[in-house]
Amino acid sequence: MRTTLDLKDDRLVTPPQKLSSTSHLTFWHRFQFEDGFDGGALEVSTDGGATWVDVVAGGGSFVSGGYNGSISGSFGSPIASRPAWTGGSSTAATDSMTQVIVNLGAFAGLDRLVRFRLAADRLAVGSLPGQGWWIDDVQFTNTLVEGACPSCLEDDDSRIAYSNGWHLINYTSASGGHFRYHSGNSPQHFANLDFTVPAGSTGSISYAFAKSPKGGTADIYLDGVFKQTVSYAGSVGSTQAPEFKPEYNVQYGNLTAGAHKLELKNLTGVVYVDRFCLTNSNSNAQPASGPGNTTNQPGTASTGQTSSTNYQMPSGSQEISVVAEASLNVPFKLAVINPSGLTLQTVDATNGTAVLNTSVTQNGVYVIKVINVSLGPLQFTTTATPLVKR
Ligand SMILES: [Ca+2]
Ligand SMILES: [Ca+2]
Repeated sequence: MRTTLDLKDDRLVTPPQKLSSTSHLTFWHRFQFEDGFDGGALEVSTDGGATWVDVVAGGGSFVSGGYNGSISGSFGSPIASRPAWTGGSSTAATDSMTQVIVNLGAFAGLDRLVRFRLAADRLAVGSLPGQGWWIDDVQFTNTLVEGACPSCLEDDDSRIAYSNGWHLINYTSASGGHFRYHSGNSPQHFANLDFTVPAGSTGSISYAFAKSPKGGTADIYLDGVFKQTVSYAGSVGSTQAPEFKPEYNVQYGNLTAGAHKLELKNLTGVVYVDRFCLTNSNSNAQPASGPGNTTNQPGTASTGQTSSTNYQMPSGSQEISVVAEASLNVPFKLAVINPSGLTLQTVDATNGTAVLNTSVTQNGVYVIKVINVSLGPLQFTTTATPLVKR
């Protein structure tokens, strides 16, 4: 790019890049600019070119070959008062180039643009033109492999391993039109995904979820190592109509070739799974059991009354999870009776929700009872999902 004696603001923009948290930009350059008045800077856009930020101001850092000066604020340069490459040797046109290495990890994400911005200030008495800016061999490293699109596993994918207690809800805001949720504090319950990064690749996995007012927490483990606690607590929606947002998503990258496992453990309150997405990785997992069909129905019980519904236990059921959630935070009880008339469990509601998980040893018709022990009518939704052999 050539400099001029007059005002100039030239940009050389890279193609969109899929940057990872360890991506670097390297290039070679030489330059001669009017020292302190004209210069070059590196800028990044994370919104498709609508807005740009200086690479350092935006969180990037030079590993080597960083800016060597700054531009005067006095002569109207488009990059006035900013750090930049400026000055340089009068023999720049024939000098050897120097390498610049920039850590772009702060800009990790898809469709990142980087531009070389050459700015010359306006003509003034004594201005010198400089010679220009030579840039060569521009490379981005550790990008998410070009052309690799994530393959997503919806919450009902049979490759995801679920414990008992995961219910499927159809909901238009969810990816694929549905999500799963788990209710209640269950240190033994989980959702896992086993996946593999092929030789020669660096993989990543993301997990998308939802939030609602009864949202709790889950601990995320990757390859047996605790990564973070995700909170599902939100301020809007309800357990079965939660809020979905693009940022309700966690991602782990830089996964080396081989087998990996993502785990949701130590579940409390309501926990959501919308989907998992794999980049440069795949899953052939075949869990031996998983959630069967979810039944979901509203019910009412007046003061002191019991509402009973029959439930045909699907064949192959190993466990069953039943959730009764009332529209108000009032006391009630939930019980499940087996086909022999034996009460398997009775639980009290807390915070308007009663959760009952029990093993299944008998086929046939079970009875789900909601017992209203509050001082007013009770409106509730009963949700039941078995864990079945696959
Ligand atoms: Ca100038
Ligand atoms: Ca989904």
